[in-house]
Amino acid sequence: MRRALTAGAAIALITGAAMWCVTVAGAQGGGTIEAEVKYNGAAQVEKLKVNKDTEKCGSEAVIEKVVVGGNKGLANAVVSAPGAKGATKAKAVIDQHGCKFVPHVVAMQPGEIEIKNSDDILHNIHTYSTANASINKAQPKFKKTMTEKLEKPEFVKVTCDVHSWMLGWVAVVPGLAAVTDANGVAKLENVPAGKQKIEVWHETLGKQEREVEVKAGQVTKVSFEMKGK
Ligand SMILES: [Cu+2]
Repeated sequence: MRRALTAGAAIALITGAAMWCVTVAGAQGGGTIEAEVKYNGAAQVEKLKVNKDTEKCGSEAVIEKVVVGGNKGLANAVVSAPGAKGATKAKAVIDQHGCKFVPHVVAMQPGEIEIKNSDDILHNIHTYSTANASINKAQPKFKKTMTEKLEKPEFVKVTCDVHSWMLGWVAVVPGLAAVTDANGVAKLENVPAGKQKIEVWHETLGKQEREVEVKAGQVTKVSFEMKGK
């Protein structure tokens, strides 16, 4: 994408200022997508007794498989516009804190992710994926940060072999993406105008997609209702 833009800019400079203006206007003329994801079913939260590293992990692990907030909003769903190549965002970060992956779901463009260990105990990053190579690395307490590559679009499951209950997800998505908040809402900014495919993915409830028309400078609302499996 960067190469294409550079080539475009070079051509614009050669052929004149008029085309340059068109190129810049096109890059900035995006709209906003506000997605609302709902789920009519019950929340699914599992609780487990913990008897290891309890000073850091606490005595109970809460595994949030389906988190439903106010107005049936579904949290932790990834909303993406795979065809919308936006500006590269800051590097994705996932932390191991209180023997949980925080956030539970992180969305990133293909590239690097920073994996933190702020617990001061041994963790072990173990990912399950098919398109990307699996990561299986100990992260001792002195290793506060590791950087890993996830370069292929995929929903990658993250676990820890030291603490069997630890579960997280990294959504590697080629375009713009965001994770729904406690109310089931996610916003995508600077989405190129025109038809865009919007996808929703949830670790337990699967995928849905829909096409929307994005208008420059406007907010396009789209709502999804996930079905139970
Ligand atoms: Cu761990």
